[in-house]
Amino acid sequence: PTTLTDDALRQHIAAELDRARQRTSALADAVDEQDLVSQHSPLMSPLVWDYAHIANQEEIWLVRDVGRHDAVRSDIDDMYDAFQNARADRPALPLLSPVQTRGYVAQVRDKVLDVLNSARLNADPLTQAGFAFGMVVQHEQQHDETMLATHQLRRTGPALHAPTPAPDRATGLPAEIFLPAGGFTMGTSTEAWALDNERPAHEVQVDAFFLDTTPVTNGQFAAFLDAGGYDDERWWSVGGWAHRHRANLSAPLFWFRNDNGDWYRRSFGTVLPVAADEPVVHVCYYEAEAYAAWAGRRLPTEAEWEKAARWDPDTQRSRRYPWGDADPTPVHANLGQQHLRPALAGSYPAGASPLGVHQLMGDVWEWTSSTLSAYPGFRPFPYDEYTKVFLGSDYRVLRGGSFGTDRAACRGTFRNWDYPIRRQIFAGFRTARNAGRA
Ligand code: AVJ
Ligand code: FE
Repeated sequence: PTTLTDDALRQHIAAELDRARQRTSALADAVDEQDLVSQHSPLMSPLVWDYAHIANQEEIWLVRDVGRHDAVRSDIDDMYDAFQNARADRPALPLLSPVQTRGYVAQVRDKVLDVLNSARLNADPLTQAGFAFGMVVQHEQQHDETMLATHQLRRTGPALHAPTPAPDRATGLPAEIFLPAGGFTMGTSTEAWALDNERPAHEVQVDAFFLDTTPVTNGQFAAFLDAGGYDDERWWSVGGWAHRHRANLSAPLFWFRNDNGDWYRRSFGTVLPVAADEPVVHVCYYEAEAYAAWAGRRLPTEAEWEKAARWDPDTQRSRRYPWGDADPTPVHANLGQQHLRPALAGSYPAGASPLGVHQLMGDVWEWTSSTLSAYPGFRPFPYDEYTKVFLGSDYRVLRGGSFGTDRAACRGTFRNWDYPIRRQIFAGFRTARNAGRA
């Protein structure tokens, strides 16, 4: 968006705001009012909380901070402040009803479109290339993925529908790809809507390593399970083993066996056979780590993942995506909730990296071994609560986005994070190994 004219930038922002809202409305309208206000899991908010929180943040950032207009409703800020209310406590709040929420959401959006028409863009860092609007678009899309995870936790029948992915698929791929030693540019100083934690661009040295060509599949993960991997302490870290017992882990979340011993998984109110060639999803970091140890491998670091996704061996430069600088389309990756499951391993050859690593973007978020840290030169922007307050905790970084991640909230530099025990998110992984000295 940096190169757009002012008019084109406003149109782009309006389209992105609208695209996010279409998705939010669809997620909310798919269920009845009772379903919207009830809590489907203590890990999640009632859907109606996310819905109003999206509008409340939009109001704070765009109506009040950019537009300098009066508050639409300042009396509800505390209720929709994520830091003041743990998810488990949100159903007990005197939340806006679904009808009130829809009214509030629409009222805020009307004002935001006024602000968009009259605001000076590129006037200051907050409006540079429409940054605050881009941040709000990404915030809504991120909460839409959270709402999608809530949908997956519902036990009350199917509400969402989407076709099974059927993209182009490469066969006969090598199991792993060699990444040569050397520096690469990690992070960005030029991506207009990149969030604070992706900045600034900086040089990172990476030793030679091998990386799985595709995410680890259900079939591969089931081999670990069948080999007794969940009961063998050797494969687990100390924290992982303790958690495996505390939470009584024995298979990915949502998996169950039928009477014949075949694996099935609950998926958005339906039941699917566990497809051997599909990337595994709904595993926590500790399960990913244990699988990798069992396979004689390890999880990639965040820097290794980003080098694989962005480094172009021909030009030695970092690009925006594995396939180049162009925005994602449906031939590149399974993004944007076009499907409700990952695509088979080897899919989207048009989205592979120059060295042949497939499905880095979309399908499943990929656990890395890295904790969330600040890049050298990191500056919290525009508020400490997006990233800064999360630094130095036990979060692990996830990369690449899932089938439920919108393209606006996903790119080669994008960093997601969560606790290593979390598995209601659409997370899988791929493994790596050291290449040693040539
Ligand atoms: C960066 C995805 C971990 O969903 O908790 C949403 C994004 N920040 N509202 C989250 C976010 C504030 C955040 N993650
Ligand atoms: Fe939020």
